[in-house]
Amino acid sequence: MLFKSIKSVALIALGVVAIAEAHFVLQEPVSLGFDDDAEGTAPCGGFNASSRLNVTNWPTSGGAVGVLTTHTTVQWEYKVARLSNLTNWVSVTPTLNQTGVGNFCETLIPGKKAWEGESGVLQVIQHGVDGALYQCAAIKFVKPLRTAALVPTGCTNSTGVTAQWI
Ligand SMILES: [Cu+2]
Repeated sequence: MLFKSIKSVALIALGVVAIAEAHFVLQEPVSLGFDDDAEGTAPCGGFNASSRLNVTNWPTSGGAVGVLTTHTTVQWEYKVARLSNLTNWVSVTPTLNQTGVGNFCETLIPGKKAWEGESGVLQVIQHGVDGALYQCAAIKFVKPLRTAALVPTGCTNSTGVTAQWI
């Protein structure tokens, strides 16, 4: 029992070290990639915005965006672009004020109704102490869901994480 708790404390400490250098990491949907040093590079944190290795279907009614964040006070922007025009990034939500570190999940980030059926890219921008940081995911805009959206198991909120739309 004692051994077990020491082990979990060690694992938690390791996890904190790992995320302490990570600004933020997009966990849901599958990101185009994460590079700590290039995360400040628009539009996709140093990764090719037109990469289509892992495409997530994105209901225009909204999908779940989960991140691991290490900055205590930030603002989030959620934008989308068509694959055919990756210079035109359109906001799909107001700006979000968020505090607290760890896992942060927004369950209903909308797609663009007018782009249903098209290939696109989701862009998540964090504004904080390190300036603007970028992560993207390859998506396809699909029809709205008729039922409640499923929240992926990787999309959770850590204790103490709060957020408010501006
Ligand atoms: Cu940072």
